[in-house]
Amino acid sequence: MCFNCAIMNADIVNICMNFTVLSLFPEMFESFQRDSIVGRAVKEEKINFELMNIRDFGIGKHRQVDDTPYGGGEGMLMMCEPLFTAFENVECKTKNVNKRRIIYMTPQGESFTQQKAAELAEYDELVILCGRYEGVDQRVRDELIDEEISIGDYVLTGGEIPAMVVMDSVIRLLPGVLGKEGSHVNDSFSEAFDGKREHPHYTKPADFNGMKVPDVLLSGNHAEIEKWRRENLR
Ligand code: 21W
Repeated sequence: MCFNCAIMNADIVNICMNFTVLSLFPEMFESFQRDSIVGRAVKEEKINFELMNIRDFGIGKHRQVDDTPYGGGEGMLMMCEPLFTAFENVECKTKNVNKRRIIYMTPQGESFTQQKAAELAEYDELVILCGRYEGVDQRVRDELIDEEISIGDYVLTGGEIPAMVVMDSVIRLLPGVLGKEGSHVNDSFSEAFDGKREHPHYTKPADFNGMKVPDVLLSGNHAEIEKWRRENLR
């Protein structure tokens, strides 16, 4: 096959990224999976979700998943056995370990950035472990996890919302996921916009209870509009 044909074929092949989430609260991901842009990406088979309930791998008739820390101290830790068993049951979509990343969401992880989202978008498969309680037994981190991620310096109750933050930012970078909503949305992170600066945005009506849209935006003069937008970055 010639080089150009290879590129053209790559464009029409539907590349599907797989997300496996291990959590004690998998229901939290249901509307995330179902609704809006992420929901459409699932329907169009651009992404696939596997939700695994760690409780299913709990020990004994109470399906125990947590216990007290050795050495004493506050709170509970997620135990090794349910997590090692859960990971044995992750159906890996790819045999190539270089195309898969196993992530643990924890406040001790490295702070998440747009740069990290772009890196993760290159994998075929992300497996994301959501911590609860005070976190997981260190042996899980040592043996099963490739990378630990935090979403910032504030305290939450668990890793589920952080996992959604990471997946959301990765999913919108996948080819064909953003339609007209935001083929240009990357602009807001381009260097020209200094990371996050944007001009003000307005939609109809042009006059809402006396609050008017700037005349230049109604003028149809695209050069003037561009100039106004450059001068009004905030
Ligand atoms: C919060 C777990 C605090 C543990 C020593 C003993 C995942 C998160 C989380 C949580 C602690 C992320 C302490 C930003 C977050 C998460 C639950 C530690 C104090 N120190 N990104 N006990 N913020 N949070 N508790 O909270 O699982 S990614």
